[in-house]
Amino acid sequence: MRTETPPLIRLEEYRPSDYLIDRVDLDIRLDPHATRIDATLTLRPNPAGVPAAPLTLDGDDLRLVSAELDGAPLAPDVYAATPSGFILRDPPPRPFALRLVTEVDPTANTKLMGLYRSNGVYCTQCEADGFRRITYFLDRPDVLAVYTTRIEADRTEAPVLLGNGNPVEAGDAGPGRHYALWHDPHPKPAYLFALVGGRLGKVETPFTTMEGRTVSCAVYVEPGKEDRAGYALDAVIRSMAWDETAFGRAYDLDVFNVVAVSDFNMGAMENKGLNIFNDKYVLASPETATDGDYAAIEAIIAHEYFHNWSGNRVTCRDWFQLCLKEGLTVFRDQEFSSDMRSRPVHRIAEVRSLRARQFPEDAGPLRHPVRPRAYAEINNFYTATVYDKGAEIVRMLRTLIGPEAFRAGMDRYFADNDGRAATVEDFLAAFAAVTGRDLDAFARWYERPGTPRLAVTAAYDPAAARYTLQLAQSLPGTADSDETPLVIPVALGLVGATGPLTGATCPDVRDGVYVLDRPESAIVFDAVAEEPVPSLLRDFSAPVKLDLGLTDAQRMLLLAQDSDPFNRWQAAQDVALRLILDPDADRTEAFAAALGRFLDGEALADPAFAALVLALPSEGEAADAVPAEVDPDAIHRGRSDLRTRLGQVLRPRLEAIDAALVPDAGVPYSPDAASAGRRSLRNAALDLIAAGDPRTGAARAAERLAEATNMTDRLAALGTLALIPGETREVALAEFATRYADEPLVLDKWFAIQAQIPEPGTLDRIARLQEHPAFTMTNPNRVRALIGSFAFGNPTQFARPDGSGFARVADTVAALDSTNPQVAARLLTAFGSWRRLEKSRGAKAVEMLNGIKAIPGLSRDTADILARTLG
Ligand code: 0A1
Ligand code: ZN
Repeated sequence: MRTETPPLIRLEEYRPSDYLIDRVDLDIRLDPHATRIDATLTLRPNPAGVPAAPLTLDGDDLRLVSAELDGAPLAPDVYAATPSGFILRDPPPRPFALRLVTEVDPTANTKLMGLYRSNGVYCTQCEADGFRRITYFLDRPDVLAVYTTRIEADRTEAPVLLGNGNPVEAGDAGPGRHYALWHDPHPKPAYLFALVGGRLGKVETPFTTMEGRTVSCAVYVEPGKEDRAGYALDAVIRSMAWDETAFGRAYDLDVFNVVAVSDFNMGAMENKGLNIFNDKYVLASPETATDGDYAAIEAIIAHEYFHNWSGNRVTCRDWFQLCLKEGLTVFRDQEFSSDMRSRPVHRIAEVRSLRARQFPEDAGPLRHPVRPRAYAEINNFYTATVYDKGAEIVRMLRTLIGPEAFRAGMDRYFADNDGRAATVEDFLAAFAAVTGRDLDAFARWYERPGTPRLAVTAAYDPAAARYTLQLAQSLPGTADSDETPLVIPVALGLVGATGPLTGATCPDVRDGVYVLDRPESAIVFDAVAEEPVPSLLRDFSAPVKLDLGLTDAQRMLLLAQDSDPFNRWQAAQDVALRLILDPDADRTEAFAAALGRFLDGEALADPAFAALVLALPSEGEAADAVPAEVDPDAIHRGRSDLRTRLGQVLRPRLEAIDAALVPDAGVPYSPDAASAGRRSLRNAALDLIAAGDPRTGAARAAERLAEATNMTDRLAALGTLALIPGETREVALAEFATRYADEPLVLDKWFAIQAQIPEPGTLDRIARLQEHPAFTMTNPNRVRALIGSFAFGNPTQFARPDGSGFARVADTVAALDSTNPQVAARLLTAFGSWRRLEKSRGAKAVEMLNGIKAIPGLSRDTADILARTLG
């Protein structure tokens, strides 16, 4: 049997539902193997739908126990029920109540969609289409209902019972049983439904909204881990306050609950009033979490909370509009994090992540528009393009219209669409309404896949004191950008030998931004007293690739003199990237000297920024800059040779940084941005010292491991040591495993570090680690830590010429596909770059992909990624 290409669902085929559901009354009796869901749906024909159409409800792996219409049992000949659907042939042409009882086995649910158990805790995941695994339903985001949920369970097994909305009552339900009743007054689509039942500890605190509502906020975790939930709770409170000030959005229920579970397919989920989280993004203590973990917890707590308005109060009409809630909410969480931390440092981190994940996606077989036009499996569209490029579009919109008009447009969007399922057009209409602008050309960003290129040439006429920049945009892989160009905000400035040029004038540049809305254009500056270096796309004002043939010397001038921190960092990255791809001894020396001057001047003034300047472009980013026939080994060599030389030349400075940033004894760990910045620079210095002199590096890293008082420093030292083969490394790894034997989330870091070691022995190491008692294929975090880190973070070993690296990942995909297709499919996306690899490696990748294709009964998730990857 061959896997068929799954059928496509198309945006242009959208039509409203024939029926609407106004109310949902659920009575759910939790049981490990036979949970009963008694659902009463209050339905009515949709005036916008087909009159008298049969009622077709979605189902997935369901068993119907009984069915009633308006209180009377349904005769067998008027309906049909299968595991995947329920059809009522002649529904009444008026409002009616359909009562359906289904039964599911949460313990057997390995897909982690619908109702399942994680470490014995009952929990749910319904986005995108998991509610249909609980009861038959119109499982589409444009069907909004008011839910009342009664949850009943064994008191010992599930003392805590949580639902959406507000708690109404709770009490006894017979011997050993109890119940809780929850009511959510806000109409919502089924994908936002959630329940939790289990033994859980909690931390809680009240928050009073600007409207005067007292909200009880709580974070629930595994009992005994309450002391690791405080940071997440604090982030909830800060998110609530920030959304009020930044966007005028207040919370709208009496309780806000966050629950951490250990088995979760994604990061977290914004269910109304009951956010469910991968515990990795909740639990934090200095001993178990790094600065990066704290920052991620803060960002994801904020992201899910912000969805309460951008996603829940205003939801999506259909899944093609996913970016409407995701791109916008990522933009909002990025703004929040920027306000909580250093804005320039955060912007650089955002762009690094965009380039690492979204640019390759946009350049490969899985590329798609931010608003896709067709999909086979929606769960495969929770992508970097929808999320991160989607956020960049919102950011560009703000740059184009300015912050005040942007805020007015957001207010208008929320006001016009509250309680509705909206589209991208509705979003843009709000901004068009408040600005009077036509945003049709701007809207092309949602439709065009691929990363645009912006080619720039410069000419200086000293006699006329005139400086001209010629700009040309193009979209690789498409022919039509000439006729319908994108609207690209280009933030820019000119930099002279001693700093930004202030006297230059150009009427087309407003507030430092030029708007390129034609295929080609010229920007003319007058009163330019000296030949400047252009600083373009400041703060990364558009998600494009810039072709600007600056010399290393010009770039180093930007590093030294530009007023835009992003472009200072970018300039150093550009020099480093060229040296990785095209090594050159003289230019390396000049670069090292420039970095040295930079470090002398300001490393200690802004350590977080300095650490980013020292972090060279990743091997993946370097590969992305190679047009074809990528050789990961050559890139790896280029990058490590550059690091070695920089480590040697900069050694005295790095030692000085190391000494200056020794943490004060007795000062307790704090995850704040300034302290984290000092740790990141000191650890970056150690890493570069080790690159220049591995013997000293290994000894120093081992010392650092011994004296570390927090996970950030400990893991950084282990990461440095992991790149230096030898006894010291192996001893350190073994000690780390012993120390954290009971800490699965910490062992994930240990798995990940080892999976990324760029050595031939790594495959055997992974085979051994798969046998480690802490490893299991049923937990997505474990799989991602070990196999995911290998596939996405070890380019030389994943793409080994003999194909053994690909085989390891392909085998995992094959093993996982029947139990957890979502995680399997996501892992498979690592093969997305095969076409750009050097030919023989590419051929090996295709061999593996064809091997997976031959597996009978492959899931739709995996079959979809496979079909698109093979193209
Ligand atoms: N809406 C969530 C992402 C999410 C999507 C699908 C899931 O199913 C497994 C889970 C979570 C977010 O943006 O955070
Ligand atoms: Zn989201």
